[in-house]
Amino acid sequence: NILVIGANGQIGSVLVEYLREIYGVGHVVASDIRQPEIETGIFEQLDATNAQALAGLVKKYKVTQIYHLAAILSAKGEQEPLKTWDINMQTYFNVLEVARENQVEKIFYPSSIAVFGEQVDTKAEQWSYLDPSTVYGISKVAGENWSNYYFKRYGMDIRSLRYPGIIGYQSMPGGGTTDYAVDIYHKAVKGEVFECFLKADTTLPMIYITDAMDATVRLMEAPKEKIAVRTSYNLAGVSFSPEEIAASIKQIIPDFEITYKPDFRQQIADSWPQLIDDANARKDWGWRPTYNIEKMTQEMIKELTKKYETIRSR
Ligand code: VAH
Repeated sequence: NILVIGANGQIGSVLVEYLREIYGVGHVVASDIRQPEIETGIFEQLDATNAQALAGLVKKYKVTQIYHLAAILSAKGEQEPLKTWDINMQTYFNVLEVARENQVEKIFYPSSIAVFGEQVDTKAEQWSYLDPSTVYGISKVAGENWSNYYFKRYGMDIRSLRYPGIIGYQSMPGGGTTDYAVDIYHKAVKGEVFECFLKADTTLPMIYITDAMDATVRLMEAPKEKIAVRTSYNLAGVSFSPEEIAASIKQIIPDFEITYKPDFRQQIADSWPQLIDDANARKDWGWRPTYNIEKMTQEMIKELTKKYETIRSR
């Protein structure tokens, strides 16, 4: 059985449904520190900083795979640096140790483009130097190295992706620097002006949720011997700037309006690469993105229009 930690989050909530589709509702246990509004399967309240509670769930459900999607993200994490470090690391140490003691077969650890810093110019390679500018990024670099350590020392099968900014219609992002790229669609569909917290030309690596979920499952299902990177794989979807995504929206919603009011998140975004080289993921386990900006924008607007019509009709 699969345990998803952080199941209420932007990625976790979509990943749970995706995994239930593939492996069956009864085989995927969702957990988070708070109860979700709607439960669509097995849910257990869990504070992942509590190792005993985590061990209890792993035993109760005979967990064989753990997806660890709980963390304080880049922007929110800057408010309380040491608390961000403690939560992001303590939860992962608990996952590593409980998995080791209970012979959990596989772990998915999400990393991020936030591991890259000023040393990377425009394009981040798989083995670029990592000098993260946020505590979140520092914790992700540490997590990547701990993953590699537990693989080498204990032979644990831990797999990881450096997610770009993830865009989806099913859930709201929580405290990241790429959150604007989800909010912009909601404002456009609601006919409201969108105020962007980044400058118009701030290009960042992004990925559509469907591609991100496909990549995650493809990585986790690849034969073990194909996994040559045991820190974390670079993953690229589409890179774009606020003005580019706004232009793609205007092709469908011509009177959509965007204004720009950069805040502290501009500095975080400026420290990240604009492009990602994911040749290793393509070579080792056959990664290919399928969504470009147009296809993503069409689907986001279609799905959000449905969502808001349903809300209005209630
Ligand atoms: C954040 N969305 O902005 C997350 C992600 C690529 C960025 O780690 O912090």
